[in-house]
Amino acid sequence: MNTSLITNIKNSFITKFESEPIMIFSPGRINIIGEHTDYNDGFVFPAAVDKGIVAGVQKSDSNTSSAYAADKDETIEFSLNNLKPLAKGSWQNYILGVVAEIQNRSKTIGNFNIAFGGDIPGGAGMSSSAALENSVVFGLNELFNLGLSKHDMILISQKAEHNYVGVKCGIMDQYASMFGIENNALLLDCRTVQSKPFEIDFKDHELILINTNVKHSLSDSAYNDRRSVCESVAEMLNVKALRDATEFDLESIKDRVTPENYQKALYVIQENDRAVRASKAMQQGDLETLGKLIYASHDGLQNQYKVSCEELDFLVAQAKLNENILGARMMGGGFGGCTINLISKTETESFKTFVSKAYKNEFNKECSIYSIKLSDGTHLIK
Ligand code: GAF
Repeated sequence: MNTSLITNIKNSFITKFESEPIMIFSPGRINIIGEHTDYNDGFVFPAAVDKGIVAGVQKSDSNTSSAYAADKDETIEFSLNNLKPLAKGSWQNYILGVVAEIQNRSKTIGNFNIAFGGDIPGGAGMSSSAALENSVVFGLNELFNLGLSKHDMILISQKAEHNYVGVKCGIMDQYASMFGIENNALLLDCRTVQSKPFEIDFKDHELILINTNVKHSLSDSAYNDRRSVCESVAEMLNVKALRDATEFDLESIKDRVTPENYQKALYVIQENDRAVRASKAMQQGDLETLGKLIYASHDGLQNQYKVSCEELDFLVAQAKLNENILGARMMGGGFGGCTINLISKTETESFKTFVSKAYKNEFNKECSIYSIKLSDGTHLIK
């Protein structure tokens, strides 16, 4: 864990609010495979990482509550009554949303102060937003003894994102951030919201992330559009969610959907299957197959689901040129953020140099490269 971040946040809290906070770490996540399948009740394969949000939280005697975003040096003060999303809010709405959704469950909290900061850049597709939501709900649950289970907490975080941020996200990010297990990825069934841990040891291979450092602005509306396409196709098929459909079922309504929507639904059905196959390949230590599934996932995201962008496609194309990279794909919602790459450890350093130069030449901007360590989910820092 990032000890200097913890010290900074704790000190910021003490300076600003003149009391001693409880400290929480809430991780971001990676996703090995299973993209845009979570809101289709399908399978995903995420893991919490050792980067995320550190928050200090404490009760307050004042008649308002305050939140301080240390990275931006911005503060918001609010009353716990009549909460509403801020029209021009960004990070503020994650916090207000979590508080409002706690109240919607008839739980009572008193005023509080929170200070937070993080070490994953927003827009990296590593879910700093779920990490923030989880840190708030986790902290308030501790402080006010709300008796919420981890499952309750992630549903509160998810609802905050739906109702206060306006992104109709699935449950993957909040789940991975809350339930992460050190050195493990979680094969999560998003219908039952139960997961199976897989210890990750790729031996002479590893996972690295390459951040495009771009986030194209259409991402939120495109995300919600994709979700409603999936829901409408599921309805036409008379199933609860696309998870319940086969390619054969989809074929039967081909003449009733647009070719674009047909491809999107087909992508989801195929990606769901890839996630399950990837877990089997991993169990058998078959990294070649895992890598092929990862490349196929990108191909579907790029050409069928259409949530990639030229920067992500470029990075994946560079990976494909290198036979020591078994698989690479865009990760998360899309339209920017990171690619995840399964690479031979002996190749990592030279590929880093190669891809950084190539990216700079192509786009005249820098990419960032991260090694990752799989970590435990949201917890108190003792
Ligand atoms: C975003 C969402 F928040 C997740 O729920 C998931 O749908 C993901 O995009 C795509 O797999 O991170």
